[in-house]
Amino acid sequence: MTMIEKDLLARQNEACAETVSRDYDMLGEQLRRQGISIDEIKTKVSGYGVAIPSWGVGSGGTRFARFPGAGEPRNIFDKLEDCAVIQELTRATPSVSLHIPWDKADPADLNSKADELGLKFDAMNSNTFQDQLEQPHSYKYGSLSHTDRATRQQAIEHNLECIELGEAIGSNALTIWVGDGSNFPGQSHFTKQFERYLESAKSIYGKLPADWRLFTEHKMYEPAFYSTVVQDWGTNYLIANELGEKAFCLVDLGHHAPNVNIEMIVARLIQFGKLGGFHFNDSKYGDDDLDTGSIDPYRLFLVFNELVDAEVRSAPGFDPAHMLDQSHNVTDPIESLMVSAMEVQRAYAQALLVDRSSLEAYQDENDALMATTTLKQAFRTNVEPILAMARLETGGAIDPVSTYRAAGYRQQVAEIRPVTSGAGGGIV
Ligand SMILES: [Mn+2]
Repeated sequence: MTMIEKDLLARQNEACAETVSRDYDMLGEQLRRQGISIDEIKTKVSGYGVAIPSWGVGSGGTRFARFPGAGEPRNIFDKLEDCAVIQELTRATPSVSLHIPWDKADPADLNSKADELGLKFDAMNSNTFQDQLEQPHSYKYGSLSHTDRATRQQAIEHNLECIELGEAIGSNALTIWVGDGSNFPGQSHFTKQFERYLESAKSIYGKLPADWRLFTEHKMYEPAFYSTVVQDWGTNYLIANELGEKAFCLVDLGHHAPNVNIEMIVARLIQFGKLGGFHFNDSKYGDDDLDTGSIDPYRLFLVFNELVDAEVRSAPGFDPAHMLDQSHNVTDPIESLMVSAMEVQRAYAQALLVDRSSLEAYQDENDALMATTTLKQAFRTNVEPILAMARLETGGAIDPVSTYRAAGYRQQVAEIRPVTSGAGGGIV
């Protein structure tokens, strides 16, 4: 089954197929002069996928308010349908990352819905940063690092439950992010708190199935505003090392101090075999969870430059998971996620165009100007015809947003999905 009518998609594509084909040929000619095969780039782009976070298809909100849009998904099954729309039109998002307990459901139902929609499940995300109804112990003062053993045990068991559900739906990774930290100097003993965290994380790691990976996500601050237990990539690396070979660091682009050189962090984690994956988004000030590539597309490109560099030299153990993690407040989440998935693909395509042998020669000769120009040349290339052609050939839309609008999907679901309240957020 498809969420977007096939005839409509075909009509929309027909209207601009010839233009795309001409643009593709022109770019192909331009790239051929640089010794690059456009078809090879297109094949790689077609094979690229970024996972959709289930929580991304609803409106996020801020600490002040949430302004829900029309036709907000009511449950995980509605969310999966919205994710299917994104995948059908972009062909860049074959999987969905679930968040437990928000998406808790019978695994058989999850599997049959995903099969019906042609989707797979990516990494599982646990939630010990908020309290659930009927939960005996509160996470107000932390979860995996809480001073109280029973609270820590409750958080451990929740993570094990995520693994159990994940196993039943074909996932093979667990992502842990905790909000644990402190708001006042002296509130927590840094060392003891981190020891408690490590002990808890080891209990989870010990139960990880053989073919699973554990991703831990660092974040500088928020909800804790004085200190955070897993605050940066250094602490994250320590965790991954302490736990073992199935533990890796997850880099959320928004979880760093402003102006931090994220691409260099990525390079370091690759070098030491501990890059687990990404949560892509963009930010201006903090963990803004803005749309990927909307603020600093060059930084996104520079991150992908490191990824492609690792890919072409077959860096040992290099197999990062790619996920989006955004909060949508003023746009239709489906449109934002489609555009963001395409931005990630764009950065990948641009990074594939980098003339790596020239770059290496310029680096060896200390020719800073030509080295940086080499990167800029790839970044400045308009790869849109490659992305459009990749979508067209894999059954997607040349222009996903206009096709989505023409399909009237949001209006249709708004009729069957009741208006939701403004309560609750969806930012992680
Ligand atoms: Mn994240």
